[in-house]
Amino acid sequence: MDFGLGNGNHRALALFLLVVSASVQVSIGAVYKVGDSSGWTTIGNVDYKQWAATKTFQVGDIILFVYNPQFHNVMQITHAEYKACNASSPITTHTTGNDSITITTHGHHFFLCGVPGHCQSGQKVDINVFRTSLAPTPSATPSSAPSAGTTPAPAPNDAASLHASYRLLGNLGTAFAAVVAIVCGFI
Ligand SMILES: [Cu+2]
Repeated sequence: MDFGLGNGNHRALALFLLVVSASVQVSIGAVYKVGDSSGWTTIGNVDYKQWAATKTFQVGDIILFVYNPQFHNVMQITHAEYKACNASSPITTHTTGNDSITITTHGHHFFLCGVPGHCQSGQKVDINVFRTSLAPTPSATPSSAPSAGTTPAPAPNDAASLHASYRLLGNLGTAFAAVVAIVCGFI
């Protein structure tokens, strides 16, 4: 079948769609490695609060805890337990050393290391998933009310809306991939 374009154009189009589709795919369900290259540790006094503050978590994102399971673990706990570093009755416990936790709800998700002393020395993290809509929201004022007991929202909605838009585009990612397959098939 001939689209009325030269082969060169076909290839350029295919390449373009491939790149677009690939970049869109990446932004669906982002994976966040806690502590980035440091991982989940007590070494180096990683500031997990600061780490989390630089991220815009969304429902569907994956939180990845990477650590040596001989020395650490991951427990999801309540806000009160988070504040008190109380690891006596965790909601869930993860011990593989490579734990990926998919965020399925909005709001706060509190985690700590249950090894004695580790939470006290800072091995705890609060993953706060903001309630964002797919519709672009004006970013004039940080007016979205934080839920009770939370610190104020760090940044207004610019990043969040951008992220949301990507997500919307993400739904088109599969269509792009299909088009790429079709176009490539005809070259
Ligand atoms: Cu630990």
